[in-house]
Amino acid sequence: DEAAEQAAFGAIIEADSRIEPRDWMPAAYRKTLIRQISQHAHSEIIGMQPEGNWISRAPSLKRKAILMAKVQDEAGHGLYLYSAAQTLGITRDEMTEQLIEGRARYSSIFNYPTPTWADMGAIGWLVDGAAICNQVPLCRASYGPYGRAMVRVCKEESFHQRQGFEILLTLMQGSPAQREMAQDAVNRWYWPSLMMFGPPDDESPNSAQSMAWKIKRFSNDDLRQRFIGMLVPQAEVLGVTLPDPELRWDDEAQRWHTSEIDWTEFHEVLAGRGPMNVERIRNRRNAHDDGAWVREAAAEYARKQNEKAVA
Ligand code: FAQ
Repeated sequence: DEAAEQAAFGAIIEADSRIEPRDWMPAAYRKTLIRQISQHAHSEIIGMQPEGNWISRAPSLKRKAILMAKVQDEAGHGLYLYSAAQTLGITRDEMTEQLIEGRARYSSIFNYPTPTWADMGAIGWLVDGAAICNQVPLCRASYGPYGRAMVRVCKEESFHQRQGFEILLTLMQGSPAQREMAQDAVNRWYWPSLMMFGPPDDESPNSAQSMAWKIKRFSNDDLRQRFIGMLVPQAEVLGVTLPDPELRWDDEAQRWHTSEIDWTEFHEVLAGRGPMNVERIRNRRNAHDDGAWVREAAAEYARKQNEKAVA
């Protein structure tokens, strides 16, 4: 009965063990996982666009090969994550519909433009850096298929972060114009990368329950703090300035003191009014429409195979 199932579920969470697709789980647990995992999958897929924009313009063959591999990795992450979400009972078609109709969320970070090559460095360093900070604890998420997907994703993200750092390092050792381009990209991506961790803890409606269920292991603000601590020494090595004049370690509070994050900007982007929201969804919808013939051909092939099997 339900009380016994609830107790068994609670015991698995308590023991830091894993819930698997066929296990009983509360409806709200299933719902929040579908929400988070599908948003995460959509982020990986939409996240291909800002960098895909530079593949044909990368400054050398080597840079092009690296960037292409990275963008393909993001596609792979999206596919693992869609598969993980499907184990919870939502279909791939439903998730795709939600995305191309503009009803699904995906990370705010992918609604900013990439006007210069240095943006590839800043995305790798800051965006993939933030992604790792957020996702390493998700390797221990209580839902098995999600946690396991995160293990491989994090390994690849670490490579992405290093390649971004190396792009910026190369630019910072270049001409004054190249150094300026690198600093400008850091200036534009720094604040949006801090927003990736989500709203402040006291305005994060999902955190308490997700932490009780051991989906999230740390709060949004704690991870944001950890990320800043990671960036500060790396910025020094790069020779770039983090664009926050108030940034300093507060020894008394044992935390980084920062300027106020512009949460109005965050909410505008979430409401679909970021610089690139419309274009990102339009591109995704066009790609889906352009791929219709592939889906039709695959379905027809499956139908014929099926007919043969029956005959
Ligand atoms: N953007 O109550 P909370 C990548 C929404 S990394 C948009 O705190 P929660 C790698 C949130 O969904 C990026 N929406 O929510 C890559 C909720 O809305 P809802 C993807 C945001 O879930 C690199 C509402 O605000 N990573 O793709 C954002 O407990 C380079 C209230 O917030 C992940 O998705 C935001 N930044 O915590 C790819 C990681 N923040 O659903 C390509 C997994 C919050 O109630 C190139 N996700 N919202 O309508 C998570 O860890 C969590 O979902 C958080 C949000 C931490 C993002």
